Amino acid sequence: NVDVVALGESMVTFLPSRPGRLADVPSFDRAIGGAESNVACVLAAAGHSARWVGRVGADGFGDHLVERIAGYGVDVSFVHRDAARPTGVYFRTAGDRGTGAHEVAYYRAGSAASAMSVANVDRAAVRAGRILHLSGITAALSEACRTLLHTLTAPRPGRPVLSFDVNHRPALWRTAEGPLVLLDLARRADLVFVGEDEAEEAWGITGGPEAIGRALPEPGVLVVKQGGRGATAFERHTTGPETDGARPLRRSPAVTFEPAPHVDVVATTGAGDAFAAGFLSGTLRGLPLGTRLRYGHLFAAAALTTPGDLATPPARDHADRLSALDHG
Ligand code: KDG
Repeated sequence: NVDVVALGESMVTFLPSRPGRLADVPSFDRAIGGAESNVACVLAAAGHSARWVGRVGADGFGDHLVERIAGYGVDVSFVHRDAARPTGVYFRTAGDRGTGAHEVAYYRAGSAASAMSVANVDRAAVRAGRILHLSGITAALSEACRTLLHTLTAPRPGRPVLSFDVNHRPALWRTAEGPLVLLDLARRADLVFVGEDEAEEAWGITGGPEAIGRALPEPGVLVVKQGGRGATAFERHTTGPETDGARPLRRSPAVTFEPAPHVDVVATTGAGDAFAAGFLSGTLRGLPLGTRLRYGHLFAAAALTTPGDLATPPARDHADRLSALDHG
C-alpha cells in the first residue's frame, strides 16, 4: 500500500536562461513540471511512499519525465505510454522583478495526458493510496479527463482521502464552464487547497478565507493560501451522526492561520505544489492543523527559492526543529 497517489499531466518544462520576454529569451534549460507529479516527488523526497499515475508519449521527453520522477523514488509503474500522442511541454519566462508576472507557453493540446480516460487509467491503482491527490488542471485537459475526475471523485465506500488542489489555469480552459467544474470537484473532495486570488478569479469570491469557507462547506479540511502573508485552514470535525455515511449532520469548525516565513522569491512556480506536499506530509504524520500549515510553508519556501518547480524539502528532523522554533 502507498501513502499518496497523484494523477495528472506532467510535462517537460523549459526554464529561461535569462530574464526577459518570451520573444527575447535566447535559450532554455530543460526541467520537469506537472502539478500532481510535483506533489508526488516532494512527498517521496520527504520520506513518504508516492505513486504518480499519468500518460506520456512514447518519445524521449516521455522517457525523461518517467526517469526523473522515478529518480525521486516515486512509483511510476502505472504511467502509460501513448504511441500516437506526444508528451506535453511548456516554456516559461522568469518572473518580472516588480510584479512577479511571467509568461507561459503551453504545447500540450492533444498530448498523451489529455487522452487519459476511464477506459485507459487503472482505477484500482489510482485508489490504492491512503490519499488520492488531484488537481483542477486535469479537468481542463479534455472531456475524457473531466469524466475521469468525475468518476474518481464520486463518493464510494473505501474511497481514499481525496485531496484536491483547485489550480485554476484560465489559459487551459476552452469552455466557459471551468469555474463551475472546479467548484463541483472541490465540493466532492475531503481536503481542498485554494488560493485566495484564485477563488476571486474563478468564483468572484472577495470576502477572504471565511467567504471561501462558506462557499465550500463540504470538505472536512479547507486550506486557503494567502500568498506571502500565510494560509488559513478550516477543519470541520464531525460531531453528529452521519446522514448517509458521507455527510455529517453537524460539524464544529477549527480555524487556524499561520503566517508564511519571509523568503527572497526566485520563482513561484511549484510553490503551491510544495505547499500541498508539506501539508499532506503533516497530515500523513497525524500532526495538528497549525503544524500541517507550517510544513506547507516550509516546503513552499524551498520551492520559492529555486528557479525550477521542484526543490528538496527540508529533512524531517530539520523541519520539525524549524517548525518548533517558529513557535517559540
Ligand atoms: O504548479 C506548477 C505547475 O503549474 C507546472 O508544473 C505546470 O502543471 C503545470 C500546469 O499545468 O500549469
